[in-house]
Amino acid sequence: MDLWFTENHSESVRFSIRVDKQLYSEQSEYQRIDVFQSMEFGRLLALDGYVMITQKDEFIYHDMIVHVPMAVKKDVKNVLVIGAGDGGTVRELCRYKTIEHIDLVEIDEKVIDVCREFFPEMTVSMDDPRLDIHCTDGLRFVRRKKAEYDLIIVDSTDPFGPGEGLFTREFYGNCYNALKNDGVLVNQHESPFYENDAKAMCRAHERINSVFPVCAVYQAHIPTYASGHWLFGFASKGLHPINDLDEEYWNNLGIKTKYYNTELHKGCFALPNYVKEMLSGAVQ
Ligand code: AG3
Repeated sequence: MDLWFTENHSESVRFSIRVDKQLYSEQSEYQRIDVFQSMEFGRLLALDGYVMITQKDEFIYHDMIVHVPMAVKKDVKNVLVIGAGDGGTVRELCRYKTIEHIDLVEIDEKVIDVCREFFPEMTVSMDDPRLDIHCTDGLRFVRRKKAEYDLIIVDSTDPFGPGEGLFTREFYGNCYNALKNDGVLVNQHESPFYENDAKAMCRAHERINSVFPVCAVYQAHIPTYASGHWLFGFASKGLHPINDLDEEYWNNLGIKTKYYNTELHKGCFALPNYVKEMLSGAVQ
């Protein structure tokens, strides 16, 4: 029997991955959670039918969402991570000795449980003593925080369903207030390629831009996300993503990565013209 996982990348484009079997499926209080075993990508986690991680390409996403800000903002001590119940972002953060405390705010406890069971290599640091896990709404959690964090990482789903609130101006404003003076916000920023993703990307950028004085977008190639071309947002109260990159500092940390390096760091902020135009509001 031929079994395929299929995700709609647009109304008239579908992306399919051949799977051996379905390992898990459940409707949680917030979303549908599925785990499949695939031939090409290893295990795959989908939420509401959208690929969140596969064992083969998750390193790209997690390297880029963590190491880019960590090479700019030195001596990060206190971090807030929103979403990210799969553990990948926390795994990368826990490799930094300077980090003293991480608040992980994941709305859906089930995602954490399922990933602990099916993705042990992702959840290796979920019991790190520096980590506090809060199963609650990130929007609410960040509202009452003032000047506490050096870094906030928004590792959310897409801007519909449980992730919707994490793309609002109110949320970005609260993140601004929750950050210390030289703090950095990084978020998953959707894709510029298909129309609906591109609209979400433009909206997010506009809103972040209206709150933060420094605001840039960077890219990575993530094969299992729509179009394979995925973006991240970097925002800060002053630190510049390239001018304040300290290559020597980061390289001396000796953190071995499979995707990120400081050469790529400088390159990933160089965007194709059509993306630059969309972000500047010239094309919507
Ligand atoms: N976070 C979700 C990224 C967006 C995926 N969207 C999509 N496939 N349409 C991934 C969680 C990894 N920690």
